[in-house]
Amino acid sequence: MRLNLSRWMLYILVIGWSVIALGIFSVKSAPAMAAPVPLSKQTPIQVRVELGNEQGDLKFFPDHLSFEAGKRYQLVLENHSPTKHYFTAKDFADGIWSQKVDAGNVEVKGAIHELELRSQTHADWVFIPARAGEYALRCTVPGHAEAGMVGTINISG
Ligand SMILES: [Cu+2]
Repeated sequence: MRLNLSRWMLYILVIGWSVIALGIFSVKSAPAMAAPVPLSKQTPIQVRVELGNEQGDLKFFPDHLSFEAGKRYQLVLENHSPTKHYFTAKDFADGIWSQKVDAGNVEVKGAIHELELRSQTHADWVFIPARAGEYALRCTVPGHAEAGMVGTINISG
């Protein structure tokens, strides 16, 4: 009985040391990795769009935008025209992760679906596209889309 007990103690010791040794070995063999910069803090890719122009043309410049899913963008919207315009792309807005909109001294966080830009204003929309697809863009001021103020936005996967 006494012999059996000491044998068990020996087993436990051997198993215990093996576990500890394995632990040290696996820690040492793990490759050293630099902490990756989170996507939400990566330097955004800047894309500029003008809503109308000084001459009052009812168009987006450019009227086709392309984004890649999983990258961080700063969409700079500018209105140098004499009237207000909308940047309306609701399905596109559903397919992205909106981080914030910077407009003047105000920063709006969270989901955004539509932006209204008064004459001579600008706004920065920071987001990460998620869902690939082809989305419609339009200005919802009455008559503007009909006059050609429409566009397309592509998200590639
Ligand atoms: Cu418009």
